[in-house]
This record gives sequence, structure tokens and C-alpha cells, in this order.
Amino acid sequence: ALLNTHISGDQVIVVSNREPYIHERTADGVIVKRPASGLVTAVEPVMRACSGTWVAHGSGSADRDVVDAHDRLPVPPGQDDYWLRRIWLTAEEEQGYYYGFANEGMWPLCHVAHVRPVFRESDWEAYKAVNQRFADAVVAEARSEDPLVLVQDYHFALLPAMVREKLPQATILTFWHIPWPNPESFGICPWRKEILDGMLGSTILGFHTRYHCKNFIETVDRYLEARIEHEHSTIAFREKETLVESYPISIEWPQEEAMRNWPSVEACRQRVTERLGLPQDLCLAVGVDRFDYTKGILERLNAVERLLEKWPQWIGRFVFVQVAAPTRSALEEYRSFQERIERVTARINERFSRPGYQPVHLLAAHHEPDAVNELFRAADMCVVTSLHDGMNLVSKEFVAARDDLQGVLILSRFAGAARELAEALIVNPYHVEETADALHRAASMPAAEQRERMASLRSTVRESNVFRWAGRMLLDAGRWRLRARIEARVR
Ligand code: ADQ
Repeated sequence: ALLNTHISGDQVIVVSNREPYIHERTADGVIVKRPASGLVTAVEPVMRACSGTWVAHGSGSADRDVVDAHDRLPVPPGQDDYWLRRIWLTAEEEQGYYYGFANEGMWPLCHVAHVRPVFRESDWEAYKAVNQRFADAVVAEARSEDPLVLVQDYHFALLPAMVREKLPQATILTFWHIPWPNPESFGICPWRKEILDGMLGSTILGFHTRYHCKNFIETVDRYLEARIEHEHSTIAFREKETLVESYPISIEWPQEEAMRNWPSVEACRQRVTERLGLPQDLCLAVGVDRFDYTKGILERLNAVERLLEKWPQWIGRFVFVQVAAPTRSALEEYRSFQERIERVTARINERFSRPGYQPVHLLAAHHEPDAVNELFRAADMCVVTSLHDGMNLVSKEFVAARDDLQGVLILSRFAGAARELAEALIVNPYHVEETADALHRAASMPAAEQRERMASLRSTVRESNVFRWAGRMLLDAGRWRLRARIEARVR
């Protein structure tokens, strides 16, 4: 209802690299998969609520088999709430735009996780070309001069200005899901001006935290001739104003009815321990991530090792289960990262395993949301140690899973989520000793303290859910649209 009031009658077009549904060909026919992506988790409920069109890169082996003549498909399958328009990229385009510039350039550039960004001229050319292809698709999908375009993420820094050129009246709301670094760090990018110029085609530019907004405004101040109004957080550039605002993303808080149908915490615990062959009386810690070097999985393992070294009473009683979905495996940096994690896991297990006991279980696979929820409910703690993270939704999902008010969240101070989830045990993941101490503290925390902390975390996440994230952005977009229409009438 909130969404309808603010944008009723307006057409909504979402642009993202990743599609919300992937069709894969298997021996049993075509199956539909949902990707392990924070972005899809957050934006999909919004699209289901307000319909419209989602433009994304078609990447599944059977994606082409299920579209109509316009490369379109109604989704979610069977519900048909909105349209998915697929864009087909050649292998070269995908290599240069996605693996190259977006993931070897922009991703490490913005995360400052001590992995050196790679800037290749050919990747940049592909990035520009693909941004143009998506921009053209948005323009083709537009049914009026002023659609509301929701641009998602660092894959499309140039697209806002490209759409603006063809549809000057459009309201373009760009949300940047990853951090924005300080001006010095961003300044190493050879195309820094073009990127900033492209992003400033947006009407509203959203980041997770004020801190990222401040970094962005300072970066523009450093590298472009723009007029900045700090009081209103706006940037005037090329006779156009952009609002730079923070919208902390969140999850869709589970419906009461869904929660009632969840298997009990005891049943979840039983199933997980049986499946993994774990001892009954144990402290179970879990981590759920994509296999990404920004998530601090290595630092987490080092902390587990230190815990067992420093408090040997946990040997035989503390188990850490890391679920890690392979991601961007075409890149050497990611493949070698996964191998390194496997080596460190083997080393820790060699050191501390006993008959019937293995301290670390590494499950290198994507898990369905129900399986992740089951793991969260079975656990005594969830460990999130990102070296840098725009927000981090795993921490919020863990909180949502614990209607029994038990379980401890250990959370990196470098995740955007740490600004909201203050009742977690906040750690610096680069500090192994501090993180190991937090593991010990969580494992020893009395039930009453867990309850107090979890109740408070739950009220924060319930209140500040994904609909509030979307609602606040759309409310701002609605205000700007109204203002533009009034100004147009005056002129
Ligand atoms: P991500 O880097 O993908 O998102 P995150 O916010 O933690 O990180 O979201 C990951 C999502 O994928 C969660 O919904 C999680 O449950 C799921 N997931 C992770 N590993 C999985 C696995 N092995 N199996 C199944 N599901 C798995 C980016 C930014 C974040 C930001 C989001 C949203 O990097 O900082 O919070 O976008 O803006």
C-alpha cells in the first residue's frame, strides 16, 4: 500500500546485472533457481508489490527457451507479478563488462579489501558498451517520457546518464549496494570522471550509510566541477541536481504464518547435527557467504583456530560450519581464494580433530533459503566478519530466523549492518585475538543475555525492513517527480 501511494500509475523499471530467476536445463527438464544475492533478496519483494519490468542479463542455460518474442517472461513462475526482460551478452561482453571491469575493477576499488583493482582498457570499453545496451533496453521498455527507473549497483555506473540523455524527464534512482571509498582510494581509477559523471545522471543516488554518502560527495568535490549543497546533500552538475541519500537495505521480515510453519529450533538442530554427523552436546557456530575475499572467511577461520588454541576446553565441543556459495569462479582471484580457504580448513581440522569430532565443516555450495534458515535456527551463533561490506543481509536473516530469542550474532564493524545492529558482538575481523575472544564470549553467553540482545536486534530489523528501504526511496522519488512536474508547469 505504501508503494502504491507514492508511485501509483507510474511505470517502474528495474535494471540489474543479475536476474531474479534463472532457468537451467537439467536431465529432469528445466528448473528455476534463485541466485544467492543480497540484491535480489532485497529488490524482488518490491517488484512483486508494484509490478513493472525488470531488465537483467540472461545467464541460465535454459533462459532463452522460456522467453517470448520480446525476450520477456512473466515472473515469479506461476504468479506472474511482473515482467523479466532478458539481455543476452556475448562471451566477450560478459568477460569485459562483468568479470573484468565490474568485478576486477570496481568491486576491489570500492571495497578496499587489499586486493588490487585491475583496470584494462578493453574491459572499460565492454563496460561502456554493455551499459549502453541496457540503457537502450530501458528506453525501449519505457511507456511514457517519465518512467521511474531503479538502477542497481556498480555494474551500471554509466547507465543513469545514458538513460537521462534519451529520457530527460525520467526519475532515475540508482542504488549502490557496495561501499563507496574515500576520494584517495577511488582516485586510482583511470576513468573516475566518467564514472562520477555517469552516476550523476541519477535523480537520487542511494547508499547504505551516511558514511558512504559522505565519501561519494567528497569524491565528486575532489574530481568534478560540481556545486555541492551539503545542507541538503545535493550535487548540481550539468544543470541537473542529484540527491545523495542513505537508505539502509534490509530483508523482508517473515510473515507470522510462515514463522508458525517453521520447524522448531530443536528439530532444526537435530536435522543439522544428524546430517553433518556432529556430536550432540556442542556449541555450533555458522557462517553463510558467497566465496568472496571481502567476506573475511579466512580471518574467521583464523579466529576459530585461535579459540581452540587459547581455550582448549572447546576442542570436541565447538564446531564451525561455513556454507560458501562459489561465485565469480571464472576469475583466478576467486578460484585461488577458495583453494586457500580449503587449505586452511584442512590445516585446522588436522590440528584439532579427534575421533568423532572435526572442528570445521566447509560446505562449498549454494543452499536453498529453507536450508539456510534451518542452519540459522540450529546455531548458537552466526559469525559475520566481512573486511568491508555495503550492508550484509546474512546478519539480518540470522536475526529474523531466531524467534526463540536465542543465538548470538558476531558482526564486523566494517559491515554497514554494524551501524544498526549494535547489540551484536562487534569485532574488527583483522584482529584475530579480538575475534577469537568474541567467539568465546558468544559460546559462553548466558541465555538471559542472549534473549535481551536478540529481542533488541529483532525489533530493529522488523521495523527497518526492506519495505521501509524501498518505501523511503520511493517516497523521495515521488517528491522529486512532483517538484519536477510543478517546475515544468511554471516554465
Ligand atoms: P552480497 O555481497 O551478496 O550483497 P549479502 O548482503 O550478505 O551479500 O547477501 C547475500 C545473500 O545471499 C543473502 O540473502 C544470503 O542468505 C545469500 N547467500 C549467501 N551465501 C549463500 C549460500 N552459500 N547459499 C545460499 N544463499 C546464500 C551485496 C552487498 C551487501 C549488501 C547486499 C544488498 O555486497 O553488502 O547487503 O548486496 O544490498
